[in-house]
Parts: sequence; structure tokens; C-alpha cells
Amino acid sequence: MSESVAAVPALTAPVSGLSVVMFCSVIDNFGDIGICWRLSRQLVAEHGCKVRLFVDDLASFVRICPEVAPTAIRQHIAGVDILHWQTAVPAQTLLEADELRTVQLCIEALACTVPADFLNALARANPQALWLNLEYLTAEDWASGCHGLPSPQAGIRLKKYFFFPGFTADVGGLLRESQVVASARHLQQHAAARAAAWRQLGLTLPAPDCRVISVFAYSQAGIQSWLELLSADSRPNWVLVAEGALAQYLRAGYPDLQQQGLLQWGSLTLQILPFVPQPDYDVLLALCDLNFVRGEDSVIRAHWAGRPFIWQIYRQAEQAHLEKLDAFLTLMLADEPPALAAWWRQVHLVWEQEQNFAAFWPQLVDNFYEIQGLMLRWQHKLLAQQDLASNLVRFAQNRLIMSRNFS
Ligand code: TRH
Repeated sequence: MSESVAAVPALTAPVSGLSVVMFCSVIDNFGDIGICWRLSRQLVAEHGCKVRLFVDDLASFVRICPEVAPTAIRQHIAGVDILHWQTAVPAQTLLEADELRTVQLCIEALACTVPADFLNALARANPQALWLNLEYLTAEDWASGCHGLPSPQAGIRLKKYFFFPGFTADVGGLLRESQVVASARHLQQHAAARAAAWRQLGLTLPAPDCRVISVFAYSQAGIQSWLELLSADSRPNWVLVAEGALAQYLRAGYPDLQQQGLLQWGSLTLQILPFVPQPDYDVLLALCDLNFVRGEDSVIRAHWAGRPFIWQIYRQAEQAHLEKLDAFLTLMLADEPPALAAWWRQVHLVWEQEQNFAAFWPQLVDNFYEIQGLMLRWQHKLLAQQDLASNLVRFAQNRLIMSRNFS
């Protein structure tokens, strides 16, 4: 199957050198900072941008990037200027007057609110600067009707636009660094690289017949019956559970896990994996045979790892997340054989709603090859589209050129 997958598109965008400020408010968990940090690094590394990232919660940031100093007001990591955004300190005062004058693009990430006094200061320093509302990811149809639309704001003289990430060519694309897919494939095809990667993660190399599964989930009440199935399996299974609420729940149920972070139970090795730095998480996903992911960022990383994944989407009021999940599965499964598509949809719903996942496991094992194929066909479609950072830079440059020419 992997031979038929298109080569990773080379980065064709010219170096933009855009001067960017990005605002990130950590509302919950790690998705907000995870997305902003990834985008910031890519804008610097692949588009020559100058990025200043304002973050209101450095303690969460440290979890995915241990180099972050949690008390520093300003620090420079991976080419990105990171500024501690605190309500008591006007954000604009953290930038030099000269810096503010050169800012061309202000990204308001994931429903945060950029302070009006910062926007007014930016409008005074550079009236042509753009203001982009980088929205949450959705596969729902309506997003394409809103993507790129102006969003006039009373009282602030900057031009504001909506920018929607997404899975189709009529929205803003997905975060995908130029080398991420090639790196995953390299690991999967080279035993020595895999051995080095396991060492880098501080883990031992699994036996060749061992099925390795990563689990990053919000909660999973019925997980014990699935673990029991794995423990009685004819082949070894290694389940790595990310630190968090689910790990806590499992610790409470299994005393060995509580004491050693590891449980050996028949064919099952169950292990709690402390949070790893963000690039290492990508490596882990590429190394595993099956990944359970959650939220907005890890699900996209699972796409590029190219291994079957099951998504527990972030829960929202009034079950709005189920519509989002449905829209995603409809797109992903659009060209798949109906029986396979219906069954894979069912597997997702069962995991999402914490129902009897164990009942689906034997069939999942039997159909693993088909699921791997489905996964790669979907990845292949997405690789034909431009990535989010490239789309965003092009969008901003075009609007900046227009405002220079016509203002
Ligand atoms: O942590 P999340 O549940 O974040 C959520 C979602 O993004 C949700 O959509 C959003 O509305 C909410 O936050 C506010 O799941 P997500 O998006 O997968 O983010 C996890 C990040 O943590 C991702 O960048 C990967 C990273 N990570 C590591 O760096 N190391 C790890 O060991 C693990 C497990 C994750």
C-alpha cells in the first residue's frame, strides 16, 4: 500500500519573511498551545517569518516543550520569541516601538481575544497590518463558506479575516511540516532508526511480534474489558497510556500501575508514559501500530504518522462534537467500501462514547490491513492539498499586497 502513496509535496512557497504576532490563550488541556507552538515553529523554519508568540500559560507550555522557562517574560526558542501574556501587563509594552511598527500579521488563535489596546497600538504603528482569526478545526461544510471572509470590527482600524483549518481545498488546510510524513516513513522502513527512536523516548525496543498501541484519551470507562482481551491474546501487546485523567483512572484500578507505572498481565504490558516533548510525540505515533488520539492536534499528527488511529474528539456542550465527528468521518470515508466505512464509523462512535470497545476488537484485528489501507488512502488525498502554514502565509501576503496597492 505504501508504494502507492504520493511523495510528500516539496515546499514551493517562497520565503515570506512576514513579521507575525500570535496570541494564544490556554483554555483547556494542550491543544491551544500545541497548535500555536507548532504553527509558530513552522512559520519560522519553513517560511522565514519572524514570530512573537504571546502565551498566557507557560506552565502548560513546559509540558510539551521542556525548554520553556515558566517564569520568563520573554524567551527565544526554536527561532520563536515567546512572551508571557499577562492581563496586568499590556501586551504592546512587551514589544519595542520598532518591533510593533514592523508587525504585518496578528494571529488571534483559537477563539482567544487579543486585547483591544494592543490592536489599537498596532493599528497606529502599522495601519496596514492584518488581523486573522485562526479558528478551531472542523470538517463541517459551513466552514468553507466562512473561510477567508472579512470580519469587520467596530472601533478597531485593522482589517480582520476568518481563517479556518480543515480537510478540503476550499478551507485553510492542516498543520503539516514539510518533512513530517517523510520522517514517519523513514522510521517505519528502517529498523536502526526505529531502535534509536525507542531509545530517544527512554523505552525499550519492543519484540518484533509485539503490537504497540498508544492511547491518548480524555476518559474511557469501559477500557478494562479491552485490556483483559489483550492480556489473553496469542501475541504480546504493549499499551502506552499518556499521562492524564485516563492514566489516573487506570492507576486506581491496577495497584501495580500505581506503584511502578507498569503492569504485566498475561500478554499485555500496560505502561503509563509521562508527557514527552511535542516532537517526540510525533515519533511515538509513527512507531506504534495503532494510535488512539484526542483533541485537535494529536489527531492531525496521527494522520501524518500513517498508522490506523481512533479519534476521541474534544467534547462540547449539547453534543456539538458529535456533529463534528460525523462530518470528519463522512469526509474520511467518502470513497471507501460502504461496509468498511460503516463499521469504522461505528468503531469511532463506540470509543468516543466509552461504550463496549472490546466487542469490536477481534474484528479490528482481523481487518487491520484494510484499515491501514483506508488510512493511507485518506492521507494520500490530504497530501495533495497545501498545508495550513503555506496557505496562511499566501493568504496574508496577498491581502498585504492588495492593501499596499489600493490603500
Ligand atoms: O490536549 P487536548 O485535549 O487539547 C484540546 C483540543 O485541542 C481541543 O480541540 C481544544 O478545544 C482544547 O484543547 C482547548 O488534545 P490535542 O489537541 O491533541 O493536544 C495535545 C497536544 O499535546 C498536542 O500538541 C500533542 C501534545 N503532546 C505532547 O507534546 N506530548 C505528549 O506526551 C502527548 C500525549 C501530547
